[in-house]
Amino acid sequence: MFICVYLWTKKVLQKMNTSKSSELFAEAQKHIPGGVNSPVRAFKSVGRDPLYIASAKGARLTDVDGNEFIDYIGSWGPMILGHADERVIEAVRETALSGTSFGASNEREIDLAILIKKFVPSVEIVRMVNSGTEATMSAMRLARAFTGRDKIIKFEGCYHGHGDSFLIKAGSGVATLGLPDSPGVTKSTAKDTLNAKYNDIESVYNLIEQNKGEIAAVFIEPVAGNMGLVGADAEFLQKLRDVCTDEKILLIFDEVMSGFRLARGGAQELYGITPDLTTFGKIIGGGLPVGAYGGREEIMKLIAPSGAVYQAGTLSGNPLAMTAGYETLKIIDETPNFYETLEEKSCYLADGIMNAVNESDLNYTLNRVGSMLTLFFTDRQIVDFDTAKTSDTEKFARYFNQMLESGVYLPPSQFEAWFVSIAHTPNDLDETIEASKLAFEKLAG
Ligand code: KE4
Repeated sequence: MFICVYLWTKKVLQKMNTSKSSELFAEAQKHIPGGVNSPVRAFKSVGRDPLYIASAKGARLTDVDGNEFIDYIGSWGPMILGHADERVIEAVRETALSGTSFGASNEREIDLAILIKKFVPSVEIVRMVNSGTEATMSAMRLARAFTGRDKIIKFEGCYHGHGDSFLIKAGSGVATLGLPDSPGVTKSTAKDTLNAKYNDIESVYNLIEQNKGEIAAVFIEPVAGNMGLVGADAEFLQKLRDVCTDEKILLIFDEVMSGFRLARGGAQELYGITPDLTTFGKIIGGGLPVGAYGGREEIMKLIAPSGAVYQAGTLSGNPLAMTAGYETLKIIDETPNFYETLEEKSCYLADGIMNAVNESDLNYTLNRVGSMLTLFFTDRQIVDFDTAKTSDTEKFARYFNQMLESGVYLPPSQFEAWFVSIAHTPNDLDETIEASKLAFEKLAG
């Protein structure tokens, strides 16, 4: 305990030098939109230049100025084993020596598909793609083809990637940057996207009533990470399942973030609810670009070349990404009590942070499901996007920056989730709690 206070005090007294990151960011902005290849990385909502990461190992990142951080982004979910797990790295290195992509089939595609099906019984057939966005876009096209209907229901604050139809009242970076919807999405596209309120089944019933027989699918993050962490109410989710069944609407769980994260079988295992299709990403790529969508065979068989619904990808199923994903899932599969251990770590962290909040007489809300959590800077109970938006994002920015100065790297947005990995040690968690105590003292001061 003493060592952790000493190390952390040392960090806090030394104003962090991030000059090399700032130089790189200035250069990047000459060549890349906003200097980044994904908006939320730009640190816009926390008012500082982004950091450039030089390396990562286990639960820690090191930036180009040599600053070390305890990492709660984990590449936005994939790094559930921690960074640079030797077993994954070795497998990828070995595979790379035999070639990186063939544009032809390879055995590893089958191995990963079988492992995904082993973890998630609702998946009878699965197609690999290259991102979560591709997975949700493809699942939407498939749902429209299977039902012969055009409209989809999504939920305000949920984020399903940057496909046109999903960028309406979306979460994640869209919410972070305060972009209500995205320019460039045509009115004709937007009219087929209906937005319901998360955890509000009446809002779903009303939309279905108003669009009887026209809705192909309901997309939902069964545990939402993109408005900050908000879990679906179990009764709400069961009613959603029931009304989709009754109305012959496909229920599509977007488990790009929650899949293999919250349980072996993801959120659908936690809730005991079977969707018609599920989209995946992140963890099944082990840090390399991968997405996937899968579900009932009678639906998936419509996908070309077995059916007429076209979807393709040059690098889909490439051996490197397949290997990284396969090794990651295999390690999870072979590690006794993997999710129990992750739960203990995550619960310890959340309890420590809330104790620190209470000790500072502050009134914040922490939502957690498994190893995903968000501290909301509001005293409201957070159950949907409207309540999430009551958070004080200026206070969040001050907390974020103080934590960064203390060596803790959090998602740079109030509307994102933290990720705990199996590599986070008790010392990492204690250092994070200590850093939070200091940050809350400053916020309360
Ligand atoms: P990608 O296209 O970014 O691989 O996946 C899109 C996606 C789909 N569905 C869910 C539930 C997701 O969380 C995501 C992507 N998550 C964000 C983090 N909130 C990715 C981070 C980023 O945009 O840079």
